[in-house]
Amino acid sequence: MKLRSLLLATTIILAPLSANAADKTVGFSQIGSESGWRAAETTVTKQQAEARGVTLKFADAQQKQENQIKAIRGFVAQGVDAILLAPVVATGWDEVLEEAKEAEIPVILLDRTVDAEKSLYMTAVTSDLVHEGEVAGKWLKDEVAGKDCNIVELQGTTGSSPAIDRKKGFEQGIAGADNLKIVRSQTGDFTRAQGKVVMESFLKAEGAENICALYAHNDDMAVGAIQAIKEAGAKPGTDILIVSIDSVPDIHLAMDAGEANATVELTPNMAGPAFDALEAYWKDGTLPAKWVQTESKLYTLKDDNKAIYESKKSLGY
Ligand code: GZL
Repeated sequence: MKLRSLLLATTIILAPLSANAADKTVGFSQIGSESGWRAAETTVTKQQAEARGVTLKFADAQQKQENQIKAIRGFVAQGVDAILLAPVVATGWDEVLEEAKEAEIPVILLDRTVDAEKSLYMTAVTSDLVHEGEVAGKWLKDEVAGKDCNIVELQGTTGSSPAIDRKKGFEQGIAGADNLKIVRSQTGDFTRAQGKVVMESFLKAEGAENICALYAHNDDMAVGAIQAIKEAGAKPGTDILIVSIDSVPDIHLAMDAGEANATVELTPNMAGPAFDALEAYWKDGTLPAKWVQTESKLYTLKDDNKAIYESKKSLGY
């Protein structure tokens, strides 16, 4: 075969690949590493990019919106092919998302949403955050079965869509149950350290004997709170019931020890559906729906939490 026709054949074979992710560069503005779940999301995103031959430019914002905005501007200046954004808070994105749109760079939101025109992003890959809170609330309502129960609540990062929606959902879940009352509610910023500090203040203010349950917007704050409950001489999981969200390995370890009671699973693989949407778009311009919803599953003491812990440990947490 002549060299020219060989080159042509080679080019033709390679050409369809360029429609996929194999020669693309994607910028990822990640919030930080405030929780075990977030660290797993970062690991899985890097694995997904590598598996698809995508060059990933990673920017850790240390939980600061201004750093995310700077990172997005940097990605636009570099002319990346797409941007993944896990938005730390829900507001303040319009201007920078407009700039990405001007540059015709698609933006996909991961695990949190923004209060902005839907035309400013290609899609959002998230769980149903309200539903997660509702599942947690309904579980607690069934668990206490009519007994009076003072609840303390550790909220996620103030102004973030999970903090807003998980609070709303939990209140929907316990609606109509006059025996259930949220007596304290404060942000623990999704971290173990803050979860412990704020739980200590709840225990001091209310007295452990007057707290029946903790609802934490993520497992990491619940794990911090478990430490505070133990140091106060109470038994987490029995004196104070504990329900949270994420299903990270350590909450299953706590559940296996009877020190936590329920968690609602959040997959750390938001990037898989995001890259699928981008590959379809790059191939033939197909656009995804504006919301790609991930599943939420409730785990309780009825599950084999030791086995779940072992299996999750290998998933990038
Ligand atoms: C929820 C996600 C939350 C996790 C936390 O979609 O944004 O952020 O539940 C993380 O663990 O900090």
